[in-house]
Amino acid sequence: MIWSEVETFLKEDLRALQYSRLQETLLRVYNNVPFYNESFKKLGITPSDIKSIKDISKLPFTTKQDLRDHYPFGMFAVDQSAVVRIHSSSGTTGKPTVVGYTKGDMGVWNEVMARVFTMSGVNSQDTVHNAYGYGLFTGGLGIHNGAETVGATIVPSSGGFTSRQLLLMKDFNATVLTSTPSFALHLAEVAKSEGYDLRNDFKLKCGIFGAEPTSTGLKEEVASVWGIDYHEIYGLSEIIGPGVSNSCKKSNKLHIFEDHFYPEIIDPDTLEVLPYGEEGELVITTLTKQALPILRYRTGDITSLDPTPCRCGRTHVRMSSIVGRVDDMLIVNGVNVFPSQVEHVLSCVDGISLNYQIIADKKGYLDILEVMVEVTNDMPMDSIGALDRLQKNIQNELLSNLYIKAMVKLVEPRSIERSVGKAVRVIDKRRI
Ligand code: DLL
Repeated sequence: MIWSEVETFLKEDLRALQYSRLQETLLRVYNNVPFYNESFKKLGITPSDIKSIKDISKLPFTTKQDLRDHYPFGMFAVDQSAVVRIHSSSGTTGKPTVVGYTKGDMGVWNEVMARVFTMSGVNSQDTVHNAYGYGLFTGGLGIHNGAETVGATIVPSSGGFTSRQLLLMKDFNATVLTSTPSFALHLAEVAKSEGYDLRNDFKLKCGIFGAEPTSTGLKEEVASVWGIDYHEIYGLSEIIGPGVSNSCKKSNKLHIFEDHFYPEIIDPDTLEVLPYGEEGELVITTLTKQALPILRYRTGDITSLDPTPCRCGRTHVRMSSIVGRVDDMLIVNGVNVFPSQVEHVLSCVDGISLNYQIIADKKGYLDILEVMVEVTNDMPMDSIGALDRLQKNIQNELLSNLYIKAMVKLVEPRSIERSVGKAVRVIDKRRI
């Protein structure tokens, strides 16, 4: 089943719809967002210079840094009274990236998430066990509203508490699991160790997994260990949250909901738009967002676009799974972390220097993060109590500022190897 007729529109009808929506968006940002008004003036253009959807390449880019520079609400195009929801992700200098939604935006989000569920074969007969985190992260509530929109029964279990999650999945007869892929495997591992029979004790038929880069091997493992259909979902808070694209039953590429999100692929160095099929950075323009309309957002995610018809009948362009990022952003159990954020937190703590290394690895199927940092010369390495307090203090600061659980290892001054060129700040031992 296909949720909305627009998913099967002929390309020319889709382009016409996109263009009229783009024009509305341009007027909205030009008139209401000083940042865009100034960017247009710098480029010597006005909304009327954009005469077709292809002219989108004349528009300025938007980056995460622009959102941070206008923290918290400087990029919003509506008055606070029209905003009904705020989400955010942690930010580089302690300040988070803030996104907002009007009632209309919530409607769009519910609509695209309903398409995701329908595309994955989920309907009112299903029970969705939602293990994406609830709160400021868009995963939990975004998935939640979509499941309700298609009339499924939603179990808002959020993250953590693995044993209890398994009990609820079994007793409530969950047919759909929504979580990060690594958490789905972790659940399977714990279920086996607790003596569950994965195929017979659970009624799962499919899962909708995303929020972190995942290898084909890991996806196959999730599908086979649970005996379910694997659907991949992609999204980012700045654009809407989960629900920018999703894979259907006929292809492992992800249909982008093009009537709401206009995708381009650019060369991240030259910023030139690349043709269909070529790999580069995904750039998205929102076509219907009201609170936070965004032009040409540089996602940092590397993929390619496939416009060929899909056997499922949907005409919207498909993106390949994300193959990497153009920046140094790490995703740890679904939480985005930039090394500069860790550095900022460390810089606020006394007794340590800024010689540090971040080591990402896997324990079982979950990500683990270790932050190794040198203490200052005046720190007595033989005072176990003092070192212990310092270590716990840093761990707490990382948790409360960046929402990451990290193991902090304090080491002697000058013990972290120095490199001749750029400091090696991140060692990522996870395979993807
Ligand atoms: O991760 C939204 C989301 C929630 C997507 C639940 C899917 C499921 P952010 O926290 O803003 O939003 O992180 C966005 O996560 O730019 C990608 O780098 C990464 N990401 C999201 N989905 C995928 C995926 C949510 N399927 C960032 N594969 C994005 C690889 C993904 N990376």
